Amino acid sequence: MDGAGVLAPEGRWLASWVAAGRHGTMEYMARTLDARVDPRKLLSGVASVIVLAAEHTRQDPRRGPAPGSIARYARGRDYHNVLGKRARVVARLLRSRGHEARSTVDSAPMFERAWAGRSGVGFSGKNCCTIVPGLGSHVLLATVLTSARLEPDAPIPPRCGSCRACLDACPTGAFAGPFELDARRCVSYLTIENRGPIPEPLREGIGDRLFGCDECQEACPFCRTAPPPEGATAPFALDRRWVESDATTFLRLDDASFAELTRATPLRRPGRSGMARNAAIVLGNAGSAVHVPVLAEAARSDPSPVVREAAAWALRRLRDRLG
Ligand code: B12
Ligand code: SF4
Ligand code: SF4
Repeated sequence: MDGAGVLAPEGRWLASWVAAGRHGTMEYMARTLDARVDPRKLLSGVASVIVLAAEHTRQDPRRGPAPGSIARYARGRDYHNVLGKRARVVARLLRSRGHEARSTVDSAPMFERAWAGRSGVGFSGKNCCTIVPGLGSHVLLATVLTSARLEPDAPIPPRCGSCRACLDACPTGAFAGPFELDARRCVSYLTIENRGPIPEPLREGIGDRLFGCDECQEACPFCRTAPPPEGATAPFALDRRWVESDATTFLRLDDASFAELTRATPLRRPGRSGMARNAAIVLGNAGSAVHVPVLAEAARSDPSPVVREAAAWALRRLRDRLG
């Protein structure tokens, strides 16, 4: 789309979101507000912004009732790498034709969903996600800024109508209203971005989720399309290392084995202690006496105080539930 100019209404929305503190501890959102709404800060001669959307897997693991689910986008290779490569191909093509070009996949401060909306790639649902007609919101985004003046596509008008299924489906009540997410209550934030303890009142809502959350997308009628054939989303296909792991695995890992298990996947982001903290909460919620020994060991000797506290909480929760 013709991108010369700033994201004015979207920028005001973003600024008010940050001013309300809804970004929690994601300080980078506050620090980079200017660049997020003005792409000239990233490429001074920008005339157009190209948005790429790639569908990720919707495959489920076949592994029985072991506790610990992982958000769909994170079940295979890291999208920053996969989409980064694809976006760089587009940028190189533009440069080979004499234009300036810079690609980003959440690797620079771009307001990606806002550009997806402006470019007609999709529209923002009440769950905040970019919904691509025919695919739903199980897509990841990348952008290419360029000095090339391209013919813009028209934005797609919002299509949610009176539906509010996503808002009602959220396990932690993270929506302050339609289109308005308070990240501080979102399972995705709590399990991936947040480095400290997860607030106690929200732990039950974490349920079985070890990393991220898909509930507000699962509830969405636009996501009830046929899943793509496995080959089409190949880089995001289920990673064997993850399929063979569950919450107990993540509670037992040391730093080196965590690095090996999560190499080139998004699961690296919370770090070993973040994933072990999440695992303890998942096991507390699972309600099985089988997990008492692994939790007791973590409560006693995990090097991280955040993990020890989460494991102690899980043991208390199991005791209350099992007697
Ligand atoms: C910070 C962040 C998070 C935070 C905050 C999420 C949020 N809703 O803001 C947390 C950690 C919670 C998170 C969670 C997730 N994230 Co995230 N995240 C980001 C990041 C880095 C910035 C998002 C941002 O700018 N937030 C600020 C708020 C204000 O933005 P927003 O609510 O999305 O704004 C839109 C709507 O609310 C709407 N809107 C609402 N009111 C109004 C009013 C006006 C006037 C206007 C104009 C617009 C408007 O328009 C906005 C633009 O579309 C982007 C990458 C990037 N660089 O952009 C990825 C990104 C948005 N995340 C992504 C994904 C996949 C997820 C998860 C699905 C992961 C998961 N399964 O666990 C969840 C979804 C949660 C949800 N329902 O939003 C994808 C989005 C894919 C998609 N189809 O939308 C992105 C684009 C990464 C990528 N490159 O693919 N994420
Ligand atoms: S990702 Fe999960 S916790 Fe976050 S808003 Fe959606 S349903 Fe709620
Ligand atoms: S569940 Fe309904 S309200 Fe929410 S994004 Fe989908 S269509 Fe919109």
